[in-house]
Amino acid sequence: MDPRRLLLPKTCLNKNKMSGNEAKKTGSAPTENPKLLEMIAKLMAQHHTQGGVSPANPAKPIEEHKFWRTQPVPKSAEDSEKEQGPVEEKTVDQVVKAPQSLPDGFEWCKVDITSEKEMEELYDLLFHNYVEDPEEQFRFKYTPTFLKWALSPPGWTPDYHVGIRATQSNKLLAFISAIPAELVVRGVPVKSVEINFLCVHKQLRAKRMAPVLIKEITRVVNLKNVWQALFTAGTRIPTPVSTTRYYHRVFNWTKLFDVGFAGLPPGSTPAQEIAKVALPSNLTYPGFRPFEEKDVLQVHALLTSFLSKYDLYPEFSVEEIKHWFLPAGDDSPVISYVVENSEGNISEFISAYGLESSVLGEDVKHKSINIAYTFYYASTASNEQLKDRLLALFKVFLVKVKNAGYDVMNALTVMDNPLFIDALLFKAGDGLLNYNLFNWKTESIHGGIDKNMDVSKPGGVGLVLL
Ligand code: MYA
Repeated sequence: MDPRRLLLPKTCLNKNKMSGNEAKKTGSAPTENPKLLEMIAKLMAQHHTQGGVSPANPAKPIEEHKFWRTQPVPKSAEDSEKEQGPVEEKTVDQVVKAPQSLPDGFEWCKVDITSEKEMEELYDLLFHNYVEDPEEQFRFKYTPTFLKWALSPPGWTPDYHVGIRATQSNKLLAFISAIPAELVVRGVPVKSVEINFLCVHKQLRAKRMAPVLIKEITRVVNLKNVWQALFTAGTRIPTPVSTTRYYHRVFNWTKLFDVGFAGLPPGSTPAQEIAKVALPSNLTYPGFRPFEEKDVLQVHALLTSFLSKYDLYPEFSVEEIKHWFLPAGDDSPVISYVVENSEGNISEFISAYGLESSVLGEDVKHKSINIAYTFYYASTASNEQLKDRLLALFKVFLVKVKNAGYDVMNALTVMDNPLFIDALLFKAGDGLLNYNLFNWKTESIHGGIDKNMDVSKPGGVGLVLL
């Protein structure tokens, strides 16, 4: 990332950087002409957008996707518009029982998430090789604790933690994972997996190892009679069901400026930037308190009902609510609160997860930045009241998250986030995040952004991947 933009998050750190709209305000802008600045900003946003289709980043024709053209995914937006359902149908007896053979010197393994040593190995692979921004300034830093949480929801199986090791040294060189998920797509339950943490060691890139990993995870998932999957990607894989954008709410402007995450707009001073993002040291909201085990059933009912309005959402079990939202120890990445009224009823639920990003380079002032990502929430407010309720709730939540030591909070344009993104001073990131369904066609789902990729109205995506 360059120092003109805010940035960072998932599958592509670039998904989270500050956009051209922000960049246009920086000292590096070559002109003060507002029209020209707007054009430059638009071009920059397009240039830094790896995910969505934009004039500067057109979808590659399917014929050029040597691997993806062979896979059961919609081959174009028009293809997606056909009747919703699987692209192909198979049975378990048609699935090859043995893994594909690997070139000499490599072998398949299952990474044992119950082994501290193996989790350190996975951490190490990702720490050095996982998602970076295009300018190679930041890299996601998924800790062993985070990885264990992400990879062991109810129903997890060791079969879904697929690695490749060097035969001689036993070094872990590549990884891909799946977790079970019950999705609902436009009202239709779709038994699926969520795919994440695809990673190939930097020295083995561009050797078509990713397709081998993807085919292997497909095989092991298919053997369990599961035929659909969901994944997110900053790169554009044919054919996204939705495209969303990252926004960033800065807390610690000075640190973010020091590491090149935030810029100084022309004519502004650090003191002014710090004042802009200031939050009260404490804020109260009646009944706002940490989520506890005793709330699980109520939160399950509340979240299930709230999510059902979206076109794409996960149907959580009670056990999954516990796993994903109840912090398990002091180093748990998840932060969850509820609002309880005087009758003991939970009227709202709100959560985020924390994930550091390493600041790359030798001579850096800070080794990492501490980022919180908005996760799931739910409210009993009516449609008319929802915007005001979310604004009030998120304001209190931002203060809590900031006070917990985070430098910035990221939000995608998913769920009802477009209702509060601008008002709470989240600034546009310079990358997009695509949601892809594997072996499932459905018409494209609105991702909360307009044709200029700016936040618009709430869309149909009610799902957040880690
Ligand atoms: S997203 C996180 C992805 N990880 C990173 O970005 C980490 C850093 N980068 C790397 O480790 C490598 O660059 C990776 C590619 C491994 C990404 N999703 O081996 P190659 C296609 C899907 O020569 P490499 C996450 O974890 C690419 O279009 N496909 O390339 C979700 C090309 O195919 P085609 C991708 O750079 C993962 C081929 O691979 C991605 O050495 C969801 C090139 O292979 C990507 N992010 O390695 C996976 N990146 O020629 C799909 C590249 O056709 C799951 N490619 O364009 C599908 C569902 C499976 C289960 C189904 C069950 C039913």
